[in-house]
Amino acid sequence: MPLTVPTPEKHGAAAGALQAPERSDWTIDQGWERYTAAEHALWKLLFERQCRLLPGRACEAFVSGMRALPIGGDQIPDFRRLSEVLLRHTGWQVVAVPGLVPDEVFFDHLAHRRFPAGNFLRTPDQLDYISEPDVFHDVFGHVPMLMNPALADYMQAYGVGGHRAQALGVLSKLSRVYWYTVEFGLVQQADGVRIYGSGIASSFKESVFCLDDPSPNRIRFALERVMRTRYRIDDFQETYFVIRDLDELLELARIDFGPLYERVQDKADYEPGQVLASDGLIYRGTGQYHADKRRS
Ligand code: HBI
Ligand code: FE
Repeated sequence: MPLTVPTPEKHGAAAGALQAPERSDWTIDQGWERYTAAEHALWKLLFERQCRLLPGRACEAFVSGMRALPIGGDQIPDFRRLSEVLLRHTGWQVVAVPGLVPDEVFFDHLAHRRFPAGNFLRTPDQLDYISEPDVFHDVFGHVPMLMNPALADYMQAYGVGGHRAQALGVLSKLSRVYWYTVEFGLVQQADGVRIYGSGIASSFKESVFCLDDPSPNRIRFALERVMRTRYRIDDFQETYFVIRDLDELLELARIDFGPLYERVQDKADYEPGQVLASDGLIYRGTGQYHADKRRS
């Protein structure tokens, strides 16, 4: 693979193919001082738009985490200030990376309670969709939940488990668990089903789709079931898995996945929209949204 040295003065455009890191852990300076007025303004737009959607949709932990952090609406947050607060609450830090980093580097950060966040911001023509995690997805989507002790421990366990899954050749199975919890998870709250997954919390359209649209399935989270379920990376999910409460993540963090990998290894995968007789079905989706897309 041809390797080029990243240009540190650039936000945004620098994200793309993996580039040779200056530091072996792939961290870079956030370069907060280099954000332009236009980038801060775009952050403000994204932030305010999303904040209007989240009351009644995001879970309580997300909202209280957000409130306690120095994530103002006006400017892109400074990772050093986020880390000060996070460290006090759950022992986590936010470190800057130029975009997606190799799996083992990602796991190593999580295993040490460091969350690697992209320092670049999407451009105005990518308001609703970007393929790489930018500072809005990573900070707005992930950091509030890292204030929650259960999710904080779960994320660390994922980092530790990631190394192990890689060694066992079962990373795709573990990635699904991460995807359907940390990124696209829903949680049962006394007053209804709520969002805790970062991929939805940071998405203008999917934060509505996942809860209000008749199309997707909402199914009770079950570990083996999720390990076998493929997911969509380029569109809304066809199924969302709902945990009982955030403490269920702590239970997951303590389970030895080893025997599960063995059981699941030779079994067939499930399609993203498939519903099984054994599912704890909360809501059976019409599947309309994805059916329409497949037809066109
Ligand atoms: N790198 N910066 C960053 N952010 C991620 O979410 C990320 C990554 N590298 C690998 C990765 N995620 C996933 O593919 C792993 O969870 C398997
Ligand atoms: Fe993410």
